[in-house]
Amino acid sequence: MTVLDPGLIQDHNHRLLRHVASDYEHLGEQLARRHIDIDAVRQKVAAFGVAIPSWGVGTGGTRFARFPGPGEPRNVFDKLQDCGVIWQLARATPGVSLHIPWDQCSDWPALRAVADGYGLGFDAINSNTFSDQPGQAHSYKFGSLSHTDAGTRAQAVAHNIECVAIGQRIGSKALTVWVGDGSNFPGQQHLRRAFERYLDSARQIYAALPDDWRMFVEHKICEPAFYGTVIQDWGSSYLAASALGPKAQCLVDLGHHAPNVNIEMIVARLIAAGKLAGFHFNDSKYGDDDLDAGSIAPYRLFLVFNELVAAAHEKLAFEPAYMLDQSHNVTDPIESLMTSAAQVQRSYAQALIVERSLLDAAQQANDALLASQTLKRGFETDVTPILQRVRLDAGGAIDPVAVYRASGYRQRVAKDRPASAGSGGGIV
Ligand code: PSV
Ligand code: MN
Repeated sequence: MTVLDPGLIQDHNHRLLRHVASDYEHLGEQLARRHIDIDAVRQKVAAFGVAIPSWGVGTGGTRFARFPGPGEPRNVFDKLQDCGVIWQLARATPGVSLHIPWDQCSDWPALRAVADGYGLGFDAINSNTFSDQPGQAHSYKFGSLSHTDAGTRAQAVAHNIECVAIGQRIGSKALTVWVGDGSNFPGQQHLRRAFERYLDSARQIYAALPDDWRMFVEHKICEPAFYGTVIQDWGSSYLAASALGPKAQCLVDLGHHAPNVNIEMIVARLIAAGKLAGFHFNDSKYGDDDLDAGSIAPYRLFLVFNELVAAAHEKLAFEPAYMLDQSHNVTDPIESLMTSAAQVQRSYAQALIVERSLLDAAQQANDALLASQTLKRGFETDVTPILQRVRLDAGGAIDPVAVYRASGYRQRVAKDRPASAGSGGGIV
């Protein structure tokens, strides 16, 4: 079942077919000179997928305000439909990552059937113990898994275990745990004990994981706690994941580090340790800005992919989960998500065309300039024709945003989906 008329996609593609064919051929020649087979690269890119966060299809906001867009999804079924559009046009996002209770649903089998209909599956499921829900017995104002109060910790553990049960019903294979726990004042919290309490709670969640599940521990340097968070960096995340066991790994959200932190270095270390869970892609200039992936620092994104491709090239065993995690405050979320998914694919393709043996030789010979040039040649190559061909071959749009705009989808759904309130602040 497709949301948009496939005929519209075909009409648009038809106008661009000739250009894509000649651009692809030209790029193929360039790559052949570097002894790279463009079709082999295309097949790898075609097999790559990055999941959509269900919350990403709604308009985001900041702590100051949220300016809703027209036709925002009203519930998880609407969100799935928007994900169906993204998948149909851009062909890069076969999975959806749910967030509980934001995506609470009274009929999980029905939701799964709808997702199946769009050709979508469910990626990692996310728990939420960073905000209070109506009727909840204990507040998370002062933490959840690491709270000083045992009852609050037990409630947070139970919520995570419930998320696993939901995930099992929809076919997820991982639980992502991000907690807002931390403190706003030096001295507010006993730093060591808070981490120990977190571990104690996390162990109970870990014990409830099915055999074929993984637990993704997501770190974040600050926010909502602005003095210190309990899982503040990859060091704490690694300590936690190591203490928990092999099914626990560290999830890297690109926005969750101090400015200038070398994220690709973290990725390299986690791969080597067998602890890389996967990614939440977004971009930032100052902090957890949640801007569109690759909109600020595309070279950094490429360098992350360079580590992944190098590790795959060296046949290291790892299986990262790829997901976007962005807040779309001023764009149509569908347009941003399609563009970001293509940007992530682009970084992957650029990393795939790095001449690995040349790079290895330059590194071995300590030829810094040649090594840097070799690496950069991948980044500087315009791989657009590969991405266009991948979409075209899969029945998607050569130019997804143009087709989306021409489809009038947003205007159509705006008629059924009433405008949501805009005044209150809120990160998502
Ligand atoms: C926290 O900032 C985070 O990155 C976590 O992944 C949350 O689940 C998500 O954002 C919610 O907005
Ligand atoms: Mn995240």
